[in-house]
Amino acid sequence: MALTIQSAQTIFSNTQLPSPIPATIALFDQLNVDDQLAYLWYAYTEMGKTITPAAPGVARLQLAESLLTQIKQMSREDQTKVMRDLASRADTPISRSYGFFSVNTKLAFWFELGELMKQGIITPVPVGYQMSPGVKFVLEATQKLDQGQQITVLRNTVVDMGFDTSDLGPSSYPKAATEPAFQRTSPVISSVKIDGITEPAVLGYIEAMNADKFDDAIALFTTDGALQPPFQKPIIGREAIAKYMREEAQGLNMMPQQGICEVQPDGSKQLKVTGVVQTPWFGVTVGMNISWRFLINPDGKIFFVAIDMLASPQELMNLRRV
Ligand code: EQ3
Repeated sequence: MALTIQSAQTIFSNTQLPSPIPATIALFDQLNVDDQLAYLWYAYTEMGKTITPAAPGVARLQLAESLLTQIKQMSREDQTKVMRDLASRADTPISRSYGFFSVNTKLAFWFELGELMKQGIITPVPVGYQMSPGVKFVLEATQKLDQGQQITVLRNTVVDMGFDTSDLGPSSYPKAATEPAFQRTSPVISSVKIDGITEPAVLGYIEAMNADKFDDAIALFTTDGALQPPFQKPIIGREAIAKYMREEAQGLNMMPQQGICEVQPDGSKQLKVTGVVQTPWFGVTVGMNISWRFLINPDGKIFFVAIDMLASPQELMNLRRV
């Protein structure tokens, strides 16, 4: 039987627990715009007591510089309006430019705005703002998450801001020819060992990703292969996966711990691997518990891999189908 992405998506699905991340984001989405901005401010500053993101490099900030300069020169009211427009995904020139930014440039833009807010150059929360019960409720829900889940909530809310430019074609806004590189925060883990896994495509994938050798990782996929990032639809085809990896997978440290491999009657293999991933934004201070669910075709190529955020550390051990 031919492998399909639809059926691949369901492998090991009965070993997965529902993640609290979408539920927290759904609560956030119900807040009004001022409450959303305030929530992000309080969540970020509260988190900052234990972990802070690494400053984005100069090259990355340059991509956001023209917007940041415009905002710095505005009145306090206009600065607040820009932030409201971004949060409400309004169709304004700034919100459009932001919508064309890559994920990491969006994060760098807000990192810099946050620094300017701390210095009082940009107004932190709307003047006279009083924390509403709704904000308190979402903050309490966020506090119950582990740090890896908290930074995922923050990241995903920032990524969703700005005007949705997906239907607008290529950007007229200047973009870097290549995404600026992240400095690796810890030594590259070169020889990959995963308890229970000997599959060369899986070991090769992790080894290549840990060295940002995306072409090597892509060569392990079938031409119609797919990669499904957490909470997203599958990205299909080598070219699309390569573009995604160059933009979003740089500098990640992947530390798979254990896995399970099941050979199917047609010779394909289904593998589930669990472990910890670190993002260059937070380095070794935050570990995200994740799983990879691989479908390897009978020729040993990756037909599908889904990356899922785990609900809890207990799920790291949750490999067997029941
Ligand atoms: C200024 C302030 C605070 C207030 C204002 O009102 C509003 C906002 C938005 C503010 C600013 C907020 C800021 C600066 C937030 C910054 C958040 C950051 C830097 C979050 C970074 C999170 C990174 C994460 C969660 C990365 C996760 C990566 C994963 C799970 C990668 C997985 C992958 C694997 C393992 C693969 O094998 C394939 C590729 C893939 C990438 C999917």
